[in-house]
Parts: sequence; structure tokens; C-alpha cells
Amino acid sequence: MESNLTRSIKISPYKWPAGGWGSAKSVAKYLSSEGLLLEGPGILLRQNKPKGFTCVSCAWAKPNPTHPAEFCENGAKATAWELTKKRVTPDFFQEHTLTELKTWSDYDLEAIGRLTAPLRYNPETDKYEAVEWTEAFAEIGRELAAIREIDPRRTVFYASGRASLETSYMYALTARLYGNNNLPDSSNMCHESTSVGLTESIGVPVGTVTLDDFESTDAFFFFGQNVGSNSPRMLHQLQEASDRGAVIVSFNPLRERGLERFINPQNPIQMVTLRETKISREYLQVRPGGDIAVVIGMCRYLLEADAAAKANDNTEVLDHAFIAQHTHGFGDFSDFVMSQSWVELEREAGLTRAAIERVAAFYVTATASMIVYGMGITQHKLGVQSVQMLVNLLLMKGNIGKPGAGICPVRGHSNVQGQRTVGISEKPELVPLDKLDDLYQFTSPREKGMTTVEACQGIVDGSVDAFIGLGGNFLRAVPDHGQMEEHWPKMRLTVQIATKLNRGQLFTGQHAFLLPCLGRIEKDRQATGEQIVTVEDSTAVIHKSKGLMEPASADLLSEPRIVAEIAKACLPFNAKVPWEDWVGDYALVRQAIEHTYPDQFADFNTRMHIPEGFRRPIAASHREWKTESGKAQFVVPTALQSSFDTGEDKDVLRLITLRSNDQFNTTVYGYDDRFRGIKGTREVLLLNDKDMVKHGIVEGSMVMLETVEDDGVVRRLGGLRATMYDMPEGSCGGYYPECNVLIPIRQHAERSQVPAAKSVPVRIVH
Ligand SMILES: Nc1nc2c(c(=O)[nH]1)N[C@H]1C(S)=C(S)[C@@H](COP(=O)(O)OP(=O)(O)OC[C@H]3O[C@@H](n4cnc5c(=O)[nH]c(N)nc54)[C@H](O)[C@@H]3O)O[C@H]1N2
Ligand SMILES: Nc1nc2c(c(=O)[nH]1)N[C@H]1C(S)=C(S)[C@@H](COP(=O)(O)OP(=O)(O)OC[C@H]3O[C@@H](n4cnc5c(=O)[nH]c(N)nc54)[C@H](O)[C@@H]3O)O[C@H]1N2
Ligand SMILES: [Mo]
Repeated sequence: MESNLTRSIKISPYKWPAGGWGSAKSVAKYLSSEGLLLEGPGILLRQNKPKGFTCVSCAWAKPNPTHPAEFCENGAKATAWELTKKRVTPDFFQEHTLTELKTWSDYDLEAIGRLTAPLRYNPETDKYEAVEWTEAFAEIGRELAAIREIDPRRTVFYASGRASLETSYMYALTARLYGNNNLPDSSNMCHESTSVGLTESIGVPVGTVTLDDFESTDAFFFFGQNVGSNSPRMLHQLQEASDRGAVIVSFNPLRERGLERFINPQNPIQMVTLRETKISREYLQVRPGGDIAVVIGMCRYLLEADAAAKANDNTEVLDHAFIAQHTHGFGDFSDFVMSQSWVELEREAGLTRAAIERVAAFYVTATASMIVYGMGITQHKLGVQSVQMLVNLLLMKGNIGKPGAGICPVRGHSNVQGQRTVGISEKPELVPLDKLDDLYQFTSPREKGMTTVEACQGIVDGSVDAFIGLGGNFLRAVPDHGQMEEHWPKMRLTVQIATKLNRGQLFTGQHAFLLPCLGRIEKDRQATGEQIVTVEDSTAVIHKSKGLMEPASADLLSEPRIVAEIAKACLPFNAKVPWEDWVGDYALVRQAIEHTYPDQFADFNTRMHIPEGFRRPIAASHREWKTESGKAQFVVPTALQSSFDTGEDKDVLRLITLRSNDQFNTTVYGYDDRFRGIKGTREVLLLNDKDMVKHGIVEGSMVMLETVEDDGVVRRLGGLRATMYDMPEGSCGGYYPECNVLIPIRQHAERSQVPAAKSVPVRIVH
């Protein structure tokens, strides 16, 4: 199908800062194209406010409610996308077979608007057809119960990280009552390297900082996180920090505009005077996967500076008192660091010793430092160790558990962290199962469940019969599209709970349902009146969220209602869960969460109303270490390079799969990646100029990539426009999800199983 978006392709460098008029214009464009130009601005002013809704985009922290406006360009796009006036009715599906819809782009599928009625797939017509809710739940219940009879482990309960704490708690309980811990969620593709790495190093699976720390830190070190596109509200804090003289250093193969300079579009003076703030003082274009080497280099500089300070005037650079009292493993770690050669470190990092030492000097002088990171760290073969390496650096100067210091993984979906908090986890040891057994009078399964990668493998090898998707676009977000799309239809049952149509829903099991739900910005009316839900942000602060708008259709159900109906339909025997009462009054679900997690959620129903939210207790933030040794752990890395080894073959490039500024994960809002100067297309291959010459490629020519993996499967993607870009030699960049067809399922991070999406070994095919 021809896209309904008129597109002319233009690629030229963007000269403006992040934010500014470019951002204001972009917000206006999206409100207008979704039919919201008049009411949109009023709605946005209630975003992230105590009487409003929490943004449905990213999980970045919400500041004090006295802030005048708390939205950003991409939050505004997400809001407009959900509140669009466009609707998809069952009539639409009468006119289009799924085979035809598979030829549509990701953009076109979602752009047709909100889903309005429950649908069931009819294999005879190859179409989705309207079905009554009661009939849908009865059939889903029958199928799930039948599969349960065979083996409850053959069903997967996937969750994308947007659903509220209330829905997530009910969903996790459903899976356990059903009989498995198959609860992979989007964080399996995202910050699972964080959850595994931080838990082992400092005894908590989440970040240790709060927004207050942003106000008092002396130095920020950014590793592989693209703040301008993916957590733009953080630019407000970075601007303030930069204005007061804090140092910001960025490590990123690509020069990302948000990390370079910014104008706050909500500040009239800055907008009129075009006064921009420089964000990063130093910007080091590390090779993909080179961060472990960079940090070892920094640690080495610190150790040498410490020895020199001691020798010269008996002072210290490291915080020896902290190291002695609070950490374990320092000796082995420092021996390891001192035994590394600069030649190798420089090669793996793709940076000079001088550059690494220059930024390490900032770390030495700063009293309190913070490390902020994202997918550039976690989505590598050694993603877990990369996270732990960042912790090592912090521990050397006691930069955890003191004001202005700490580790800040920037989470993705708006409640992805919270879902894990209330039980969506495939790891039984992370969930108080005894408590659940007690409360609901059953024996919950103790066997480890499937991660996302294992679920993919199970779908391919036929050991998974049913897939329930609570939001998200699993099939498009995971690696190896070719194999996944081929094997998906072998499943007996697939159920997708969603707001919008996406490609994943066009692939169906033998029984398949598409169930439309309310979005978080919509009013959710139940037996006791309009309901409120809660979510947890990246700094472990819980906020309430109240829908403002009329639902997109009278036939939508809330996520808690859909989960409860599925549970009742497949688990008719369990009378101990008051599903009906819970759905009538979400405060009762919060009470159940409090009973299950009394330490974390004391007084939940009262404290949720605190305007700035309430923070869950995070032990490491006050230097309590829930690790095996009872101390914070230095971890010695096993290699200097976190990517898959590409061997000696000089033709192999490391492909970074990227997000544009015009998408939220697989949701494509448009074809412009403003900050990277790309307009009108997503089919590009970003290449270093030397690699272009080496491979005989000219700007604008069409190229094809092939994955380097010897498993007998050919993975290719063609039609990519070669685009010269300022990035390290030997690396290249393309967009996610289009490039996922190139990522082999088995190329994932050790231990966390996060797909290694930031350095896929590829070759250019002529
Ligand atoms: N508007 C918008 N907001 C979003 C999302 C979205 O798609 N759109 N997605 C949400 C989700 S789920 C998540 S997880 C987050 C993702 O937000 P990010 O963590 O920012 O993820 P990415 O955009 O994938 O890119 C990460 C950055 O890492 C860099 N990088 C790649 N490889 C390396 C490396 O080896 N080392 C270093 N140091 N850097 C590297 C890339 O150049 C890129 O700038 O954002 C969330 N917020
Ligand atoms: N190559 C590569 N692959 C990646 C990544 C990468 O950087 N590179 N990033 C990974 C990361 S970090 C993540 S988090 C995953 C994302 O994986 P997912 O979370 O599975 O995918 P999304 O694209 O966020 O899901 C979008 C869909 O969610 C549905 N939706 C939106 N709002 C709601 C709602 O309120 N309720 C419900 N029920 N449904 C809703 C809509 O139907 C929409 O089409 O992708 C991963 N895949
Ligand atoms: Mo994510």
C-alpha cells in the first residue's frame, strides 16, 4: 500500500539544538494531524500533574508539581497518538485481509486510529471479524484451560511495560494461578542487564538516584542513552545542571543532538533569544561495545592518581574509607585494572588514552558524580558486565548512596520498572510466592519461567502453544523476524490486548483474538465510579494517574477488566481471588499489592495521593547492600569488548539498531529523524566516510546487509540508502524495528538474555 503520508526524502545535517522551535513546530504538527489542535494544549498541561495523567511515553521521573508544564515533544506525540480522533471499526477489517495488511508499513497500520471493538480471526476469510466480548472470553478460557490440561508451561503471558501496577499485579497472579512463571516483559529486551547486574553488584535491581540528586551532582557521565529523543524531559534537569556549572560527559558512537545542546521550548525567553545551553563538555565517540575498555581506562587513571596523591602529599583520590567499609573485591579489581595495557584499551574503546584520561580527570575532581545509561550499554553480549563496570567506577569514589551521586539506568516504558515490582517476572525468586500462596490459597509454581528470548525459541521449536500479549508488539520488537513470523501461526491460541493495530497482530494462532482496551488518558468507569491507576518511574517513585478523556469507543474494556475476565474464564475453580470486586474498585487491588509487599507499599491508597508521588525504599540508596557478601561488589570483567566477536574479518561491520526521534519503539509516528538530519525515510544505513570509500559505496546508493552468523540461516535486508554519518569506523547504524530481521535470536546478552541489538555483525552485500 502507498503510505498516506506524503514523503520527500532529504538528508542534510540539522543545525539547531534539541528542543527549541523545531520541537514546538513538531508538537503542533502532531496535534493537528490527530485532530487535536484545539484541545491538545489543554490536555498536555495536565500531563504528569497530580490531577492529571502520567505520560504514556517514557519512564523518566516527574518533577515537583509546582513546575509550570511537564511535557516534552515526544510525550506530546504519544498523547496525540493515543487520543487521535481516527477509529478502526470492524467494517475496516471486512475490507482488508490480513495478507493484504501485511504489506502495510508499521506507520500505516497504527495511523489508521484506535481499535474500537473486539475481533476474532476467521481463517476462512483471512479477516478479523467482530465478536461479542462474552464469546471471546469464553473461547479464550476454553482454549487456555485445554492447554493447561496438557501442560501449563505451554502458555506465555507477555507484558509490554505500559500497563499500570494494578493491571500488572492481576496479570502476574493470573499466570501463577494458571501454573507458570512465563511472564517475560519488554524489559527482557531492555534493562534486564540492569536488573541482573545491579542486583549482584549493589543488591537492588533499579537505579539509586532521585531528581534531587540531579540538583546537586558535580558531574554526569552519559553512556549510550539518547536523552533528546528518548527521555527529553530530562533535558530540563540537564540544562539546569549545565547552567550551574556541572560537568556533563557523553560516551556515544553517534553525536546525538540532545547531548550536545538544548533550548527549552517551554521557556519563552530562551525561545525568543535562541539562547541555547551546551550540554556535554566532552563528547567521546566510543566504538560500539567499547565501554568496558573506556571505564577500565578511567579506573586505571584513578588508581594512578590516587597513588600519586598519596606519594606527594598523603591525600587520596579514591574514597578508601567507603571502599573498606562498604565494598568487597577491590583488591582483585584494582589488580586486574592495572594489568591492562593501554594499547588494547585504546583499540577496544576506539578512543585515545589522552581523551579517556581527560574525562577521568573530571571524575577525580567531582565530589559527587552520577552515571546515566541506556540501551547502548545493556543491549550487548556483555551488557550485564558493562553495567557492573559502571558500578565499579562509582564505587571507587563512594559515589553511591550520597547526595548528588549514584547510578541512573533510564528505563523505557512508562511503567516497565513497576511491572517488575509487582510480580511480572519470570524469575520466581524475585517474587514473594509464599505470600501469594497464603493470600490466595494455592501453590504457586516454583519453576523458572521463560524470558523473551526463551519464549521466541519456544515458539520456533513448537513448545509454546499460546501467547497472551498485554500490550506491545512482541513479534516486531523481538529479533529474527523471518523465523518468528514463519513459526508464529503454529500456535493454538494468540490473544493481543491493544489500543492500536500493529504488525504483530497480523500473525495469528489457530484461534486468535484482538481485544481493544482503554488507554491511560481515558476515563475508566467501573462499579464504584471513575478509577485511578498508579505507575512507577525510573527513580522508583510511584505516581497516580487519572484518565481525562472520553473513551475512544463505548465497546472498550479496561485492562484490569480484560485480565480478570480471562482469568475467570480459564480458572473457574479459584474462588479466593475477588476478581469482580477488584475490577469494581482498583483501590482493592492496591490493598492486595500492599498485603503482598508491605515494606514497599505501606499505606498505598493514602500515599498515592501525595502530589509529588512516593518513593519505594531502595536499600542501596542509603548504603544498605542486599548482596551475597552484604557489601557492594566490585566485579572483574571477563573481556574488554562487550560485543560479539567479529573476528579478523575487516569487512564485518557492527550494526547499531537505533530509534529515530519520530517513534516510540515499534510505533512509528513519522519518517523524520530531525536531530540526525534525516527526513522522509527510515530505510537508511548510516556509515562512516572511510567505510564508504573502502566498500566503494557512494552517498545515496542502495545497499543490502547480511548478518554474519554461521547457523545456516540467511538474514538479509536490502533497500537501505547509504548515508554518510559521523560515527566510528567499522560501525554502522540502521533503524529498529526494520533491522530486527538481521538479529539472530541466539545473539543475546549473557545471563540477562537481552538481544544484542547494538552491535549486530553484518556485511554489506553488493
Ligand atoms: N520518544 C521515545 N522515547 C522512548 C522510546 C522511544 O522509542 N521513543 N523508547 C523507550 C524505551 S522502551 C527505552 S528502553 C528507552 C530507550 O532509550 P535509549 O536507551 O536512549 O535507547 P536507543 O535509542 O536504542 O539508543 C541508545 C543510544 O546508545 C548509543 N549506543 C549504541 N551502541 C553503543 C555502545 O556500544 N556504547 C555507547 N556508549 N553507546 C552506544 C546509540 O548511539 C544511542 O544514542 O527510551 C524510552 N523512551
Ligand atoms: N533491534 C532492536 N530491537 C529492540 C530494541 C532496540 O533498541 N533495537 N529495543 C527493545 C526495547 S528497549 C523494548 S522495551 C521493546 C519494546 O517492545 P514492546 O513493548 O512489545 O513494543 P511497543 O512498540 O512499545 O508496543 C507498541 C504497541 O503497544 C500497544 N499499546 C500502546 N498503548 C497501549 C496501552 O495502553 N495498552 C495496551 N494494552 N496496549 C497498548 C499498541 O497496540 C502498540 O502498537 O523492543 C525491543 N526491541
Ligand atoms: Mo525498552
